[in-house]
Amino acid sequence: MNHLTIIAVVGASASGKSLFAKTIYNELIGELGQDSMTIINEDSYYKCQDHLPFEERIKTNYDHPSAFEHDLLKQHLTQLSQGQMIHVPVYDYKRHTRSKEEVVPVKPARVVLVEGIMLFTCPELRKRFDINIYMDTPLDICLLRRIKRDLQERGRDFSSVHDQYHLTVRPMYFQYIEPSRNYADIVITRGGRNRRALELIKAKIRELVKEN
Ligand code: UZR
Ligand code: MG
Repeated sequence: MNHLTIIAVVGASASGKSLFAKTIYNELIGELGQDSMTIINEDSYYKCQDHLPFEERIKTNYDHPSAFEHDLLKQHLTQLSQGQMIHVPVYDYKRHTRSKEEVVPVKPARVVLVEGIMLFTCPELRKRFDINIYMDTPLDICLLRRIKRDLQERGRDFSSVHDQYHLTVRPMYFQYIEPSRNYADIVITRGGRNRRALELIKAKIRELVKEN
């Protein structure tokens, strides 16, 4: 098995990380084949909170490194690098905990795109990454997208998005996410649809996969 290349994509909530990773994946997978690439979302590794009642779960600071089970993510990256299949947990945003039965099987691939808000805060994870990307999208754009997404996809109402934004999302962005921009090798402006940036990363992935 060839060395696994891990490309990490970090940025504010709703900065376009998932879109950037998904676009690259969708545009390359047909050309390079199913075993070439895979995507892992840090969100899938939000800790299981089944032991807490719902009223407590909504008080958790989800914009903090401790909200994630980074140890499991590290273990999974190790397994992928050893050519093993992993079972990624599924997170339920409406219930604020892991969904009970579901896991998603993920096969090893030559290139792994891993995306999430707190990936660069963990030194042991940083050591594993080969290319660090930071999505530097203006916060007002992120906020607009976040309101739309959380209302449409994550079962929230405006007042809950509003309160969370003031309580954790914004302050934790300044405390943890923005400083982690310093770990980036590549900073991407204008969000997940930045065509030139997409093509540059796609070209790099093609090169890595074809090296095989
Ligand atoms: P992305 N999040 C929730 O709102 N509820 C949860 O149960 C788990 C996570 C939010 C989290 C963070 N914050 O800003 C966002 N809050 O998911 C990260 N508050 O996901 O990078 O896709 O926006
Ligand atoms: Mg996302």
